[in-house]
Amino acid sequence: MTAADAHRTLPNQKPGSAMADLQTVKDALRTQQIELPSWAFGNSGTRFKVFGQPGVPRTPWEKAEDAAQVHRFTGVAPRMAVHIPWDTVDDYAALARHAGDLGIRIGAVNANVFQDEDYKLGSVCNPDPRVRKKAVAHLLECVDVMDATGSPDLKLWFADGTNYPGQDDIRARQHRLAEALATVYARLGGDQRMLLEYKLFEPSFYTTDVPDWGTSLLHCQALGPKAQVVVDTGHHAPGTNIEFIVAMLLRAGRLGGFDFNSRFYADDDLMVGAADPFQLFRIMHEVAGADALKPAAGVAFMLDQCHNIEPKIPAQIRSVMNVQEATAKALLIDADALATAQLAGDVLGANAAMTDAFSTDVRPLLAELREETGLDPDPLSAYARSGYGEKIVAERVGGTPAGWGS
Ligand code: RM4
Ligand code: MN
Repeated sequence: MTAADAHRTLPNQKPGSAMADLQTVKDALRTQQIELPSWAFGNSGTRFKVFGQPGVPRTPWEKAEDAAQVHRFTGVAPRMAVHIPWDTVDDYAALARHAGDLGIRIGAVNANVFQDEDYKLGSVCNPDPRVRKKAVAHLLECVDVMDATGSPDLKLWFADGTNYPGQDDIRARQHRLAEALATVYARLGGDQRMLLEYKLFEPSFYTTDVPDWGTSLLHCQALGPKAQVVVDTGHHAPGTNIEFIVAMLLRAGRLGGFDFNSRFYADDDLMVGAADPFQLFRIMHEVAGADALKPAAGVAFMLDQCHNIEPKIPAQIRSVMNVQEATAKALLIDADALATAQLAGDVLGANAAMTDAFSTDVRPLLAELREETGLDPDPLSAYARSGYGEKIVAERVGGTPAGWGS
C-alpha cells in the first residue's frame, strides 16, 4: 500500500463515481478477522445421506490443522470455534497449545444441548427439572472449556420448543430459560461473553423458545452487558431484512457476532455469500457504517457452515474470501456522497452510491492486499498447489472421520 492509494481509483470503477479512498479500505480490511467452525471440516449431510469425504479429520487436533490451512492462505482466519461434545478432548489446554503452535487460537465454545435422548422435550426449557439441571451442567462445563482454552465466547443455540399447541406452557418455558441463562451468566469471567443465537424454527415446528432477535435481545438485556445476540444469517424467514436487525442490534450495543452462511430455503448452511451476495454486502454496510469491523468493536465474524458435497478446506477458503469481498465492497461506498444524497432526498443518488460500490470488482484489490501482507494473491490455487489436500487423504487412513455426533 502506498500513499498514492488514497487518490487512486480502481481500474473498473465507474468514471466519475465517488468512492472511499483505497488506503482506508485496505486498512479496514486488514483488521477484520473471520472465525472458522471446527464442524465445517468434518463430514456432514442431510437427514437423507452423509457423503463421507476422504482425508476428513478424525479428531479436534486434526480439525485445528485444517483450520490453520485456511488461515495460512487467507491470513484473516486466526480462530477456530469448537463444539462440545463434538470436540471433546482430555486436555483442552493442550488443544489450545496445539492450535497456538499452528498459528491459530480457539474461538467460541459452542454448547450442544440438542443431541441427547434426555432433550426430546427441550434442554434448559424442559418441564423436567432433572433435565434442566443436566443441560445447565453442560453449559457450565463449556465455560470450563473456555477457561482452559482462553476462548472469549460461549455460543448458545437451543433447539428447545414445542411441536403442538398446548404441549407446554410458553411463558413457563421462558422463565426456565431465563433462570438457566442467569446461572451460566453468573459463572462467566470478566472477559468472557455469552452469545445467544436465535432461530425461527427447526427442530421444533410450533413454538421455538428463542425464535427471533427480539427474544434473544430481551434475555441478553436482562442478563447484562456480557450477553450479546448472534445473528445466524440462515435463521430467518425468507425475505427478512437482516441488515435492519443488524442495525438495531448495533444501535443497542448488543451485536455479539454473526454465524455466517447462506440459504435458499431454510437453514441450509451453504457457503456465505453464495446465495445472496447483495444481502451480505448490505449487512456489511451496516457493520462498517457503525465502525464495528475492527476486533475491538466486539462483533465476532464467525462462519457456521457445513460442506456436504464440496471439499471442505477450499470451501472455507472460498467463504472467507466471500466475506472479504462483501466487506471490501461495503467499505468502498463513499459515505460522504451517500450521506449528502440522503440528506438532499436524492433517492437515486443514494441508491447509486450503494450499487456502484456493489458492482465494483474488488478481487484485484484483495489480491493486492494479500500480496502486500506476504500472501499468495490467489488463496484457492495456492492451497491447491500446496499438496495439503493430497497429504491428508494419504495420511488420514483408519479411525473414525469426524462428523455430527462424533
Ligand atoms: C444450529 C445453530 C448453531 C449450530 C448448530 C450446529 O442450527 O446454527 O449455531 O451450532 O446448528
Ligand atoms: Mn449458528
